Amino acid sequence: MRAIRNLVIILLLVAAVVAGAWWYLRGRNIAPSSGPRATASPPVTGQGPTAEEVARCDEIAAKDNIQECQKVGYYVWNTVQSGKAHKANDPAACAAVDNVDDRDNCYEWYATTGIDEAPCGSISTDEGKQRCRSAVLSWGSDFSACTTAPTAEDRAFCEQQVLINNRVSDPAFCDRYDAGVKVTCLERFWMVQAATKTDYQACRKIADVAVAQRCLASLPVDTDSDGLSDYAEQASYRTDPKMADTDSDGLSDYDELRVYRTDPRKPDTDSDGYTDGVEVQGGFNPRGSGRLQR
Ligand SMILES: [Ca+2]
Ligand SMILES: [Ca+2]
Ligand SMILES: [Ca+2]
Ligand SMILES: [Ca+2]
Repeated sequence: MRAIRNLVIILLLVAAVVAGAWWYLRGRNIAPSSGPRATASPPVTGQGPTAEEVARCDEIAAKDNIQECQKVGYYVWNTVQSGKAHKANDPAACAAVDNVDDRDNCYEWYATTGIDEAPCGSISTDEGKQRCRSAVLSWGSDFSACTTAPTAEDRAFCEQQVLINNRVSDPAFCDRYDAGVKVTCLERFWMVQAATKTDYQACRKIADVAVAQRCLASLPVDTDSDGLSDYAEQASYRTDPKMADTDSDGLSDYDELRVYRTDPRKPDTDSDGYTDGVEVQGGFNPRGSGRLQR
């Protein structure tokens, strides 16, 4: 009896997990990992389309398709149409997408993934066309091309994305540009480094004081300026966010954690009678015997 009861419990648990997973996957709104904004997604509903989704089918351009749309609802219909266009692997196929926003997204998707601004020309509004062209530039590798972006904000976004999308990790990337663009390139480079690694030192490499300040202000607060955010000090490292050198051994919390890998809360990490600061200054290994090796 006990074996049967256990089997029933296991079966019920398995059924519950499968049902839960099904509901989770069904309710998820999976956005594309790259390319333009996600197209309108169907809201999570029960069975079949809602009355509103059915009523909105009147908006689609190809009237012959209205009945088909009414069966699945407006959102699903448009998503299927976009899918067909992408399957055909031809930006011209986007013309078959009924909803104007989804159609514009379809063109932008082709433009950005192909790094070709030609499909942008088919977008319905001038603003949309310009935004699409900026997006294409941001996927290219020419930082200086971003100067043609329509607004300062678009330009800044484009420049930042060129660095991110090309995984630029060396400031020497900027050497290829003339003075003015080179300065902007370096500023953006250090700002991207600062933001992606929460690296306060990166902001301090920006020559323009005002830009450097803006860079620092965009990062989480670091009250003691030791290069570790207050949040990280409290949540992860248990160091003092108001003291750059929590254990007063002569090495900052940052240097202990990121450079020497010593204990920032223990002045003498290897308990040999010499503090971490004294060992590093003398060229000795603060984490054991021998000379200092980073
Ligand atoms: Ca700090
Ligand atoms: Ca600290
Ligand atoms: Ca210390
Ligand atoms: Ca020691």
